[in-house]
Amino acid sequence: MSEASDYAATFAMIDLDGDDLITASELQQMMEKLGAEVRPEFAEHAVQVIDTDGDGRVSLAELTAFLEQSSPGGNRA
Ligand SMILES: [Ca+2]
Ligand SMILES: [Ca+2]
Repeated sequence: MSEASDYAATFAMIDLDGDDLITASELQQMMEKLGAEVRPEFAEHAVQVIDTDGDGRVSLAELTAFLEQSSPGGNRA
């Protein structure tokens, strides 16, 4: 599915050290690269929201689930 690979590409962009898990620190660095000023506590909160299994890191499956529920995805007729 092209959507799944889109998520994988996004995930890979954020996962700076390539360990297949996104930490709050990686999320913060990514957002700063995009020009957003992010407080550490904001990044930590964002990870907590996306992290459904509670291990403190975001996996590709968790990011995919989050993006699928937060975007209509393909309903733009
Ligand atoms: Ca990582
Ligand atoms: Ca997790």
